[in-house]
Amino acid sequence: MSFTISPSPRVRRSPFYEATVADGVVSFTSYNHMLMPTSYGDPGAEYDRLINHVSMWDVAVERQVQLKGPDAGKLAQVLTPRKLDKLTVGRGWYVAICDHRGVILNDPILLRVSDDQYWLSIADSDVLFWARAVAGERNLDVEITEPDVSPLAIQGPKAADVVGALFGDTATSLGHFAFREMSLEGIPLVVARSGWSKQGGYELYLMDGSKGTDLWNLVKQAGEPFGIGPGTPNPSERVESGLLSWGGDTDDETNPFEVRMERYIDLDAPDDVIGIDALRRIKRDGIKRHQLGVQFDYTERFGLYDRASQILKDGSRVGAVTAHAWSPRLERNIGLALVDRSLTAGDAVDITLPDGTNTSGTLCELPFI
Ligand code: THG
Repeated sequence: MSFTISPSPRVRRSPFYEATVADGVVSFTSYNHMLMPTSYGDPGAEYDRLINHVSMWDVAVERQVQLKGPDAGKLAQVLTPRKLDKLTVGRGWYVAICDHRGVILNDPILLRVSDDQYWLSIADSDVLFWARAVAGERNLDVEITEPDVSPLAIQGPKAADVVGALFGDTATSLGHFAFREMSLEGIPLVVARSGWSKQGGYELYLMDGSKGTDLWNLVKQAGEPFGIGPGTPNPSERVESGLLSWGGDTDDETNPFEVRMERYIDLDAPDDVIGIDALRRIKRDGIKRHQLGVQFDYTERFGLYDRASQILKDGSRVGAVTAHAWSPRLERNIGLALVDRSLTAGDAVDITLPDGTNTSGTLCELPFI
């Protein structure tokens, strides 16, 4: 099977697109109406760079929804059931955006850029429309836009060496999820300590989309002594680390308590926060499902699947495997499971893979590593 993607302004390209093509990208996914690289053709090498060296990722698809104006803070608070009064300028927090049922609509990083300016660095759903609708309905004085901002992630144990070589101590001394505005040869950036891996790293938020190739090449050059190479958000590492992928691990009914996001929810957040009533009720009544890991007995290495596996116990369906991965460090197939609350770590389950193959596995606590 070989096909191409028809060009269209609806399928947007990243400012790093040309650079990733030059560096040998072989596959993309679609995310926030934009193309995101998913492979450079050597999964083993890409994983090894992330775990042992350093890797650079085009994650421009992590679009920013900017809230700016006198009511920006008010809107940010209404949008998330995490109390924001201690979120200071220059810090980012992982938050949930929920609907009125308490269902997760997105799990962004919320950055406070200035007193009256916030960025929601979003996962793959249309937060721009949601935020505009909420602001309109609540008569808030705030401008909501998608600015020209595109993150490039530098991840791995040697990420600090690369960022140190580029920016010095001011960048490497940033605390977790802290950020600051900087520039590199005239390219305007926000440098943040963050990224969708547990290997440590930084994200350079490019603030001029015409400079994508320049930034990519500067990072590549600075990273050369440390073995940098292109990579992507890594399906194996993220499952090992138990990082959530909205829309993959969540469905149209998933609430934060089911997927280990309870620590980012404040039930004493203001009463006008969207979903807070539902979340209080869910907390009181208890959840029906929860997220666990699963270790597969199936030994043929998993690739990528576009559907969930079904989990069965005594012949009845009790949940689904929402993400499958071969773990090079554990040397086995693992997954993220959303299962009935009656199941717990240590339980043996039967599993039907997306292709119909029957196998089995054992549930376990997350993260794997
Ligand atoms: N970077 C930026 N924007 C993003 C992502 C990112 N937007 C979409 C998506 N990723 C948001 N989702 C996550 C999920 C988890 C984490 C970060 C972004 C994460 N979690 C840690 C954990 O779960 O252990 C720590 C969270 C904490 O303790 O605050 O890092 O990657 N710009």
